[in-house]
Amino acid sequence: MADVGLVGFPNAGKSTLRSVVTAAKPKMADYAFTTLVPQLGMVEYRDGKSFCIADLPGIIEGAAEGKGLGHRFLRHIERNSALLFLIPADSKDHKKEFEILHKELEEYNAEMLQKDIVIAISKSDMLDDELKAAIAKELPKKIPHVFISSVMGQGLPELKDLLWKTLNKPSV
Ligand SMILES: Nc1nc2c(ncn2[C@@H]2O[C@H](COP(=O)(O)OP(=O)(O)O)[C@@H](O)[C@H]2O)c(=O)[nH]1
Ligand SMILES: [Mg+2]
Repeated sequence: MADVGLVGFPNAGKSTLRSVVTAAKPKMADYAFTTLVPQLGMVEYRDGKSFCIADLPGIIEGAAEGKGLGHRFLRHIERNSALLFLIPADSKDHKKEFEILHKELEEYNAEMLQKDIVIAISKSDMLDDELKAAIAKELPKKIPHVFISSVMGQGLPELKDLLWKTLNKPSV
């Protein structure tokens, strides 16, 4: 089972991230709904250490009420030890988008929120430092975040460090 599950609305950049951080490149063009089943990939971290990442079917609004792909999606993430929420840079409201995703999970199964959560602001090549600072201020203080760009290769080492640290932190 994957260590890290990607959580985000369609177009958040999940498939692109998976393809740039994992060795196995997807063979097919990634058109809508190719990710109906989890696409797993191994992230080679460093010194022979690796972890698994799963690109899951895109969450949709109302998923927890059993509409559309919701339940199929949610069943998959129950098995991941950490969740990486992907919020795209061009979201209208980053905080709200995070809250909607978080609420979907909570309504489905509150126990899922005991998993460790990390936020990545994807497509950050669209942001300047000022915008990044404004977004960072809005995000929940208790949840670690990184700005990444899969296309420009920005923030990916930081993201891997953060995920590795999260997966390996001593349990209390
Ligand atoms: N500018 C920019 N666009 C990106 C980046 N990552 C993904 N995209 C674009 O965002 C769109 C959706 O990406 P995709 O990975 O398919 O999203 P998914 O639906 O969450 O799997 C595609 O057109 C990507 O080319 C990025 O780092 N920067
Ligand atoms: Mg995808």
